[in-house]
Amino acid sequence: MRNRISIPEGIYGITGDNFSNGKSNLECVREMIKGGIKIIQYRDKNKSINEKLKEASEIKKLCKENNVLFIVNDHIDIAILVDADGVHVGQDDLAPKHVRQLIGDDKIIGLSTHSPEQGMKANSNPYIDYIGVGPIYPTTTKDTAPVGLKYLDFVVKNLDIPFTAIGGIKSKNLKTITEHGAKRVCLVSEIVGANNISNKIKELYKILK
Ligand code: TZP
Ligand code: MG
Repeated sequence: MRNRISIPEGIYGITGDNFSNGKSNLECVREMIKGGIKIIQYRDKNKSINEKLKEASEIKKLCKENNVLFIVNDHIDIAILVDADGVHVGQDDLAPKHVRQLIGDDKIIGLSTHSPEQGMKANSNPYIDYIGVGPIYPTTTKDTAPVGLKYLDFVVKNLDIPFTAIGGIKSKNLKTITEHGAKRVCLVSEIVGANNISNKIKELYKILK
């Protein structure tokens, strides 16, 4: 049987140029890498698929040069075309089993989960490497109702699949998230919306350690 590929602990970076005050996704990723982030997800809900492909391929190159893992959200086709390290899918996307058929055993698959039922199902699914757990707090970055710290506590207590906590996480509540047991965290608007992204990340890492 295939062993799960582990993803780095710490901050998991995600693009979001609708919150970045005019900075491009590429510029944001450059600063995220400068701040010390070791895994980046390309996520864009607005551009055309060909624009996304171009941007993903530029970001992949930058990640590769800096030894940073590169994950594509939603688009398995783009992930394959740019030879990304993995794909992140949601509950309504192609099932992980079929994503795995397309991308092979050596790539990472992440799945968003929003409830104990979804978490338990993912935990016993051999095709998935890690799960997203959230939104913990209210967020304007994704149109899903917050699940609260209760679901995070459930995951920490009951599941052994690696996970990233996500949704409404900011400098001010990051400590709470880590105290509840999360070793990997995603902050989208808090990072890409910062005036100085790499300084923001350094500040976040101080809270994490
Ligand atoms: N999945 C669950 S919440 C979320 C995603 C992609 C968005 C998180 O964004 P923010 O700005 O950190 O709340
Ligand atoms: Mg998705």
